[in-house]
Amino acid sequence: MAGRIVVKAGDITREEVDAIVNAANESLLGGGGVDGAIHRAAGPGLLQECRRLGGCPTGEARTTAGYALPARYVIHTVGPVWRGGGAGEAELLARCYQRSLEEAEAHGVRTMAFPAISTGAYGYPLAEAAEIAVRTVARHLANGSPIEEVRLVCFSETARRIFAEALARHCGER
Ligand code: AR6
Repeated sequence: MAGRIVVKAGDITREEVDAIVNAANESLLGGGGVDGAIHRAAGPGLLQECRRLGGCPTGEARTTAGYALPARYVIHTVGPVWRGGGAGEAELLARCYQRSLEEAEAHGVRTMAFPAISTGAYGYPLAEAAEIAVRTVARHLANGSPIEEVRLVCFSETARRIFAEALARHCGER
């Protein structure tokens, strides 16, 4: 049976899963938003390990330990900056989800949580981002992944509603 997708509101740093995904930037040296929250909650070991990675291109993903987080791993991915939709943003955002799922599998992850990548400082419209998140994760799980549960963790009730609607639409289309 394919793994399940759960949409919820909350702070991703509190999620008790094997891996949480970080919406990082290409430097992987921390920042604001969810990236800042993850580094604060994980403690200084995370930044030390990130320094050794030497950055990450947009659309790619890199894995570190979770340090003081409940999650064993942090998968750092770099979403696209929204430039109006004509600059390959949709493909790059889908690639972030896909590559993060692949990294998770390579580390034996069974449960994981994603934030709404690119929808904060990078300006990606929530509804479009939610469609891409749901479609990419659902396709991957349907293709025989060992991942049992993927949580899409939204930081506001508005974002949670938009992601839940995207998931309901996707389930209705199957
Ligand atoms: N838990 C879950 N979601 C959160 C949390 C949290 N603790 N905090 C914020 N969000 P953003 P981006 C949501 O800006 O758009 C950073 O400085 C937030 O409401 O964190 O990919 C990086 O270093 C939004 O829906 O990431 C990069 O420079 C979503 O997480 C840049 O921002 C993503 O917002 C990346 O921008």
